[in-house]
Parts: sequence; C-alpha cells; structure tokens
Amino acid sequence: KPLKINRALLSVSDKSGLIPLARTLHEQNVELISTGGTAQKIREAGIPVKDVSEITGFEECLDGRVKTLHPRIHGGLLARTSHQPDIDEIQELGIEPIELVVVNLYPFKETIDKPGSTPAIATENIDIGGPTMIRAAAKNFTHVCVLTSPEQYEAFGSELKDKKDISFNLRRDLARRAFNHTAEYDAHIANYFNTLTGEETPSQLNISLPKSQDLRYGENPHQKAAVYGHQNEFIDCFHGKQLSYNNFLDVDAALNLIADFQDSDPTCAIFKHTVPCGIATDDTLATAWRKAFATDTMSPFGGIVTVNRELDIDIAKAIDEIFTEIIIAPSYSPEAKELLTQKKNRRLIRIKKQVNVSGNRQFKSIFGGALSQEADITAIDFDEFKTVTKRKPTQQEKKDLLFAWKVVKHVKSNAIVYARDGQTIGIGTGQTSRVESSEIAIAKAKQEGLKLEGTAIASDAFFPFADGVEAAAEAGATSVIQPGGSIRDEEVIEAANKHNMTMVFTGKRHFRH
Ligand code: 93A
Repeated sequence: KPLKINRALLSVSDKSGLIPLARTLHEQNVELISTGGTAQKIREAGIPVKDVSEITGFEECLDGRVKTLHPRIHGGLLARTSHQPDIDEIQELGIEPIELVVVNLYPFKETIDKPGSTPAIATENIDIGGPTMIRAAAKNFTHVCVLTSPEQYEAFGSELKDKKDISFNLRRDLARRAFNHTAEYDAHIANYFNTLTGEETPSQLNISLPKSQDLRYGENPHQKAAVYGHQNEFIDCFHGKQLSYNNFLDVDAALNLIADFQDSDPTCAIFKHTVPCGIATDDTLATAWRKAFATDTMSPFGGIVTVNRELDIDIAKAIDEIFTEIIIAPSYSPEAKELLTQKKNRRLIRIKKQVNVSGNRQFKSIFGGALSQEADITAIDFDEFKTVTKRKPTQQEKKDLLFAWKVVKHVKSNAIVYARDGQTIGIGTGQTSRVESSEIAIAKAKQEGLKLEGTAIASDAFFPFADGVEAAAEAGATSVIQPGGSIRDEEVIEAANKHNMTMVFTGKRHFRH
C-alpha cells in the first residue's frame, strides 16, 4: 500500500540537499524531528523542527554518542502500524510512529583515508545510532520509508509532491539500498580493524564492492554480468562504447603493465586478450609504437594500446592505421584527441590514478568461494639481482635484461620474453612447458623477420633444466634473466657459461596464471 508520511526523522552528516528536502516535507505538512547539527541547519533555514530530545525526554549525551538510541525513536520506527496489537502497544507506551528516516552516516571511510587519521579518530567516526535507524526503517519498509543518500531526495520528493504518498516499490527499493549501504559501511569498519590488528588474511572476506555498472553480457553473450567496485577512481572512459566484460579484463592487464613503466622513457604496449603482444621503449611514443607493433604484426588488430605519457598526434596517427578497440593514456594532446575521437566506437581511456598501489589485494573466484592475495607489486632493482655466470652483463645487456624482466611479469605463465634495445623481439605466453613458450617466441620473431642475435631472454620462473638456456643460446640470446632456485641451477649456469652468456638471478619469480 502507498504510505502517507506524517513524521520524519532527519539526521545527516552530509548535509547537502537537506534544506530543499526539509522544505518539501514541511510543505507537505510533515512534522520534522532532528538531531543537533541537522536540526540547527533546518532551523536556520526557517523551517520548523523538533529536537529528538523533545521526543525522547532525554538530552543527547556522551558527546553525542547517544542521540537517537531510544525506544521512543526505535518503537516509532519498528511499529507495524497496520497491525492492531502494535498500534495499541505504542499508544500505551506513548510512542508515536515515524514514517520517514533520512540518515547518512558519520564519514568513516573518508576519515580513515585522510592523512593523519588515528585509530581514536577513526573509532569515533563509527556511527552506531545512524545504522540502527536505517536498519530499523528498512526492516519495517512496509510502514516506513528510508533515505540514505542525497541522491535519493529528488525522486522521493517528486513522488511525495505528485502523489502525496510513497509507493511500495519505491520503499522496497530504498530499503534494498539501505541494507546495501550499511553492509558496505560495516565492511569498511571490519576491513579497518583487520588492518589495524595486522590480520594478513582477514577471517572473513569483508569486501565492500558496490555494483559500479551492469554489463551488456559477460565473457560470452549468453552470460549475464556486472562490474563491481570503484573503477571510475582509476580510469575515465571518455569516448566510445561502454567497456565490456572482456574489455575490463584487458584494461586491467594494460593498466598494471603501464604502471610498471611510469618512470621509463616513452613506452607503448599493445595487448590482446590480457596478454602483451608487443612492448617497446624509445625516444618517442610513435617510434615506440612502431617497435611494439613490429614484435607481432598480426595480433594487434582489435587490440589495446597503452602508453606511459601524454599521447601525441604522431603516435595517434600510427595507431589510427590499424583497428584498435581501446587506447589508454595518462592524457591526450588536443590534436590526438581530435583524430582519435573520429572513430565512434573506439574506446578512449584516460588514466586518473595508477593501479600499482602496494598492499592491494587481488581476488579470483574458485569453487565455493575465492582466492585472495597481495598484488604482485615489487620494486625492480637491478642491484638486488645476482650475476651467476663468469661473464657479467654489459650496460646494454643490463638495460635489456631489466626491460625483459619488467615485461615478463605481465605475460601469462609459462612466460618467455626475448628483448633487445627496449623492444620485445619475441613473446611466448601461456604454454604448459617453458621450452614451448620459448619456441613460440622464437618462431614469432622469425615470422616477423626479427633477428634474435644479442637478445636478452627473461623467464617468469626458473629454468628447470639446461635445455631452455641451450635453446635460447642457439636462437641467439646472449643474456638471461630468471629467478633461479632450481635443483639443477648448476647445470643451467654451466650451459650459460658454455655459450659465453651472462645470466642474472632475481631471486623472485613472477608467475601469472
Ligand atoms: O554517535 S551516534 O552513533 N549515536 C546516535 O545515537 C546517533 N544518532 C544519529 N550517531 C548518531 N547519529 C548520527 O549523527 C547520524 O547517523 C548522522 O550521521 C549524525 C548527524 O548528527 P548531527 O545532526 O548532530 O549533525
């Protein structure tokens, strides 16, 4: 049944939109009740309002920790006013029904995100009375309406003005949002306490990821899908169609790679199906694109291009030559933007915030639940690597090894990358044996007419046998970077020495499964 609003309780931290709403309510003859700061604002606007203490007969106490926690409030919110025994009982107790709650909570998340916040400040910002009212009202949505965000005021206000009461459907939807809101709020608090007490893997997954958008479909058109979280904090997709499920996966991979090249010379990476098919660092983005494209001239069609600095007109022209689904850059020069926006469907993304924040957690769904781990974020520093061969790397080899190592981290296991002069020469990805990945990398390089002589080879995990290094030497590689740690390391080092290669152990592997 539609609900007539007689009394409203307003208690909001975020006071935006409050006065217009209060005015609408007042004009519709709704009696307003409110807590300290909120009441003051409403009163200042010349709108009549009662203090909560007038209802409860109890002043706010304990520095405001107890304001609305009172049976005269909660009885008014939880009474089933279509149910005679409840009506009789509240009458006897001197409780009057409240049909509308407008509450938004102490800004807990904003508080902990602020520099200089302490556990004491954070704890004081845990709202108790607010969620209690929200949950009471939402539970009793058949008799009460609940607003938890200023964004909801307008739709509510116009329904009240037009129809004089609030429909069941709107109330139920607002209750749904209310429960989602308090769940998210509590997840933030739980997460905060997990980090505070150094709980490495939380005893429960308190992820608070609101739906950010429904997707047209999932990996395939017959699968329903949505994306959750706060993608808009990181990217702005300012041109082209909405990102698809597969696009999001690709963009994620591209953002992670380019973040590792933030401080490098102009760098361009081309992706296909979450795997880089060519990466290069050069004097300009345009030349970097040409070198990246040269690694694999077949795969980039319908792929993704990302760069590590403002995308200029020269690279824009180069990219424009082939069909590219998505372009990702920190910014775009006006000319580049003008050219690239001419294709209606090509998605253009601006990076707002880098994704490689240490401490980030990753999730992967598995049967019965999910796996969670820290993101693979490590500072890559050549000085921490160990040269294990007789021959030490030259300056140029060092650069190539470092470049190949940074790339291989972003290639699916088993991953092999051949690189030279800031350019990937061959990428072998996702094979079940390391040697096969290497063979694919070599075959691709040859197919593209690229010479493997003098390349550096990177392997995401150790070479279990000498054969991988033997094959690399035969193909033309002169330097190797790999984690090391195989029981046959001695044989592997011997093979490298035999071919006068230089080999570096990183001590860390970068599986990506
Ligand atoms: O400290 S509380 O948890 N105790 C309460 O009883 C209570 N009632 C409402 N916080 C409480 N509130 C919160 O106060 C509301 O959720 C809202 O965020 C805030 C509004 O306070 P004011 O009207 O004084 O600005």
